[in-house]
This record gives sequence, structure tokens and C-alpha cells, in this order.
Amino acid sequence: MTETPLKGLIAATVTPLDREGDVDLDAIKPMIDHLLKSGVNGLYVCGSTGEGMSLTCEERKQVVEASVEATAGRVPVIVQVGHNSIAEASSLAEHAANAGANVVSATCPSYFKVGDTEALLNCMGKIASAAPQLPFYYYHIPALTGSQINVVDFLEHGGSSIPNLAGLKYTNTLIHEFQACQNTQSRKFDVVWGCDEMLLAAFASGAAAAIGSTYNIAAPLYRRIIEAIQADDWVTARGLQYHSVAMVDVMKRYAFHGALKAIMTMQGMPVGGCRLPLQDLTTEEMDSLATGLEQIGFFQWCGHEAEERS
Ligand code: MN9
Repeated sequence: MTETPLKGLIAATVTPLDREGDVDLDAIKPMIDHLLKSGVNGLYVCGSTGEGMSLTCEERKQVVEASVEATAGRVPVIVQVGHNSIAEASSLAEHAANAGANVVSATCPSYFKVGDTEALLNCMGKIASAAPQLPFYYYHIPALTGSQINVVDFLEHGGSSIPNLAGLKYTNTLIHEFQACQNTQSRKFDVVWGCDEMLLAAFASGAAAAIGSTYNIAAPLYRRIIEAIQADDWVTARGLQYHSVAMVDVMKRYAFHGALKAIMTMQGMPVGGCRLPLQDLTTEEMDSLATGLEQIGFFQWCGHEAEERS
């Protein structure tokens, strides 16, 4: 199943780790079952949220295989294969296709910065051609890659030079640029939004899908936002979106990934801690995170069953 354009809420899945810090493959299926029950429409595996860059290539392949198997075709699985070595990224793309993934996505290299559109086209063209049968989405996340890229220019040229280029995961906050990406001359691209706390603004400017970390913990809230937009009920949509803003504000008081994994564990998805260089929360921080979330009413409106908290 290869469903593009992508639709709805796509959870950027975390990579569960055990007490020793090894990848906990057995925790993937229960996590995915829980996410699908909460209403997510797709999974984005080994991205920033999944700490893909901190895993070995062998671990990335195991996570992809376990995720595809656990999903069993219920929703599209998008695999993030970005790597500083284009050869490794290409081999991960080929592996993802053979493992049964539906879509391949990649960041650009980030140690040496990508300087211009042509360099980016060359990098992405090579990776996309390693899985030519699958749609390819460039993962635009300049805050983490540090590359100053004209993303609209990339799409205009990529339309002719990368046959399977289907779109972008746009993780930036420039709504006008996001809209320009949706209105390219070369071809119509599927431009997927990547900043959860601005989902309402993105959908107002034409988004139909979003990939993000907090869809792991509050998909039902975001579904209500999308329903309110569809019903032209902007007052309700704004109120619900503000819950997301408040949630992200509380999470950002702590190491963000550690906080996300701690919340998932509270919600009945035991996913362990993070890989270095990311930090886990201390027990005191977990307690104060839970208190902070309670104060904003998170456990009432996130939409996950309260009794699942441990
Ligand atoms: O790409 C995520 N961005 C990063 C998606 O990891 C930098 C988002 O889902 C954010 O975690 C979220 C909270 O700021 O919007």
C-alpha cells in the first residue's frame, strides 16, 4: 500500500529502549497498537523523534522491520533514512523498500552543510533513486541540519530531476514558505506540516497532513482540531490548538524527548529513556512534569484513557 498524498495525523514514533539502553524491539508492536487505537493515520519511523541519527544502521533496519511488521498495512509507514554518508542513507532507503515500507524520507547531511539547491538535489536524488518504486519526501528541518536551503527552489528543480520526489516534511515555522511549497510550478507536491503547536495555522493555509512527536500523546485532541476546522468552527479550533501550545510549553521545560517518552510511559506505552546526547528526566523532573501537565488539564483533554496511566 502506497498512499500519497499523506492524510491526517502521522506520529513520528519514538524508538523504545530497554534499561540497558538497547533498542527494545518487543515494545514496538504494543506501542503501535496503542497509537493506532488513539487515531493516528500513519507512522514516521527513525526521524528526529525516533532518534534515528543516534542509532546504528543495523538498529535502524531492525526498528523499520519491526514497525512494518507490527503495522501490518493498517496505515502507511514512512522511513527516515537521512545520514551524513549518502551511501549509508541510500542503503537504508533500499532496505526500507525491501522491508515493505510505503514511503522513504531523508534529511540532508548536517556535519558538512549543504550549500545550495544543486548540492541538495544531488544528495536527495541519489537517496531517492535507491528506492525508485517508493514516493520520496525530503525532510526539511533547518534548525537541526543547519543548512540554509531555498526549499521552494529545491521543489521547482526536483520536479524534473527526481522522478519519485513526492513532497516534503516541512519542519519550520514559516507559513508563507509552506504555502509557496504547495504552489510550485514544476509539479504539485505533497507538503506535510511538522510543527505540531501550529497545526491550525498550517491547515488554514492548505495542509492536509502533519507529522509530529506530540501525535504520540494527544492524537484525539488534534483530531478534534481538524474536525472543528472542517466544521468551520474556528473558535473551537483555536481553543483546542491552545491546549497543544500549553502542552508543548510544559514539555519544553525539560529535555523534550525525555519528557515525551516519560508521558508515553504514563499513558501505558513503556518506551524507556533516550540515547546520548539526549538526556532522560530525573524522577523529580518526571513528577514535576506530571504536575505541570495536570495543572493545564492535559490528562482530561489529551484523549488517552486515564486508567492507562501508571
Ligand atoms: O518534526 C518535531 N520537530 C522536531 C517534528 O523534532 C524538531 C515536532 O513534532 C516537534 O517536536 C513539536 C514540538 O515542538 O512540534
